[in-house]
Amino acid sequence: MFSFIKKKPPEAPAGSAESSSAKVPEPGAADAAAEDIAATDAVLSSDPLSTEEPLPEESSAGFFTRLKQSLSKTRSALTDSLSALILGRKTIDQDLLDDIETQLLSADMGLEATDHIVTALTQKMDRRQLANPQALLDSLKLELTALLTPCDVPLTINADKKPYVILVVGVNGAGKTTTIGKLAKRLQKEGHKLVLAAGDTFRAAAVEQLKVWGERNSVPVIAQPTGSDSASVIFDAYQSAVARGADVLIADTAGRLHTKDNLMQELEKIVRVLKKLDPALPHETLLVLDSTTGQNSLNQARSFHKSVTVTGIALTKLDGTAKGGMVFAIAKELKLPIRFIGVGEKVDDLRPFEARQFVDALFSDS
Ligand SMILES: Nc1nc2c(ncn2[C@@H]2O[C@H](COP(=O)(O)OP(=O)(O)OP(=O)(O)O)[C@@H](O)[C@H]2O)c(=O)[nH]1
Ligand SMILES: [Mg+2]
Repeated sequence: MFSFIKKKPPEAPAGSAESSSAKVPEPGAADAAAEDIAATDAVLSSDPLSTEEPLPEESSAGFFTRLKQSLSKTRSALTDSLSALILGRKTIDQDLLDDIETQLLSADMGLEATDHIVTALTQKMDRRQLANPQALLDSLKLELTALLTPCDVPLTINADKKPYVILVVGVNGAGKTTTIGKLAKRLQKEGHKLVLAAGDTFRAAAVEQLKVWGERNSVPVIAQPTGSDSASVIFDAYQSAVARGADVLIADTAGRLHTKDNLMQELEKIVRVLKKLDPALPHETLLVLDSTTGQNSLNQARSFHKSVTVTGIALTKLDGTAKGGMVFAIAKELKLPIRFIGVGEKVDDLRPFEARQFVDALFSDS
């Protein structure tokens, strides 16, 4: 067991979250970074799993079974009823396609994606390419997979961009901090050296929450007191990541409502400050979307994309929701890479998104 060494608090907060000009640390920031290194060395040399049992490696077959289980509500809302509907018919006609349309819409698939799928099926029906209900079902599966395939673009850490900076954004409670914890573990397992930035300076508990994750993963967390300027924390963390020779910096941010202009401007400020360091920063702006919010997440995505140019999506809480159909709506309407899906609260419950695997898990009988 180790005792977590508290970082010496800075003399004064770096500025209020409301301040309009970013407090860009002066060259002396390197000293602060060195101090951070000293403060967290104890953490780094401690037993990495002292706060958590080691996770057994899961086979891909094991994960597929769990993915199926975690999608059980979406399966019953979307695919089970679709299969029953289609296989229960003797003839393939317009009525059946209308029923499929209703089913897709009620499973949160959204207008555009539903329209796309139904149009494709209608064309196949008109060309007499659907010999029987099973052929229709197979065809539906193929269309659904094709819809998701453009979003099947995994996050790759480019070693030439060191540290690779991932800025994590999203509305309150979407799962940002949890996703960072899971991602940190995943990237660490892949051999990357990480630093986390506690950029959510709004809530008192937020920094602690990230520190717990950092502690579990033996990853240094760069933080300042609650109320500090988020852009400044992330700037500091970048300096620290450079000083440590880290491969990846993941920055947390406060949850914010996408409709609140002042909060979105604050996020834009974080990006501006990072771009002063290097115009290519952040390398990834990961938007975390809670799949239980259904269609509203499309509006969230549009607003965040407009403000900070989202480059990837992490879709959380696919377990326990019947609204998994929104994955298709996101794919069709946003055309952004879906980097990860979250299927539970445990550290191993974040997985790279794979279009075919996702559709197979939705339709698999066994
Ligand atoms: N079931 C399930 N719960 C999840 C998943 N991802 C996150 N959660 C839970 O969602 C809740 C909120 O997660 P946080 O990571 O704190 O969300 P956040 O976006 O950082 O929240 P704020 O910082 O308040 O904006 C926590 O209880 C998480 O355990 C998931 O994939 N599945
Ligand atoms: Mg958080």
